[in-house]
Amino acid sequence: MVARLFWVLHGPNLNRLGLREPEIYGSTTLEEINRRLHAMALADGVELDCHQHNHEGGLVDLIHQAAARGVHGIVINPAAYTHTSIAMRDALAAVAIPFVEVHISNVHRREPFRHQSYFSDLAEAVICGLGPEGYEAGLKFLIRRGQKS
Ligand code: CA2
Repeated sequence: MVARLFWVLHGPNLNRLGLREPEIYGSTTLEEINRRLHAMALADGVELDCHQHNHEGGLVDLIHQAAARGVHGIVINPAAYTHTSIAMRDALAAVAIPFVEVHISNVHRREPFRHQSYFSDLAEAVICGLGPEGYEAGLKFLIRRGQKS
């Protein structure tokens, strides 16, 4: 049997994780987050690809590619595009791949402009404020969810 494929998409500036603003985003690097997620995927017998892009159009292209690859679920941190990107919202709606929206920080404790998301009402679940563990919780949820159906 072919293993189910999941994707993790990281939005703009998240390639700088662990290098700046550790008081908000912690000291774990993106590489370390992806390494933990790959270990979880291996243990759970699923395939995983992690992508990071700094540009809105590049992220839209990746969402389209996910559909073409037959991805079963996406864990996405759209970063600042959370609060601005109708293009990414439309792409996720169009491909209809179940996704979990993850934020490292608790956006609701922060500036009012971070309280608005263009993704949350389409998401299977929204996780914020758990730090890097939010990605693991999101991936675990999507893997288990697929096993039930
Ligand atoms: O809390 C999150 O995960 C956010 O999605 C992170 C975004 C922010 O715009 C959202 O409101 C909440 C920002 C990511 C920027 O990442 C950096 C990492 C290291 C240094 C500087 C920025």
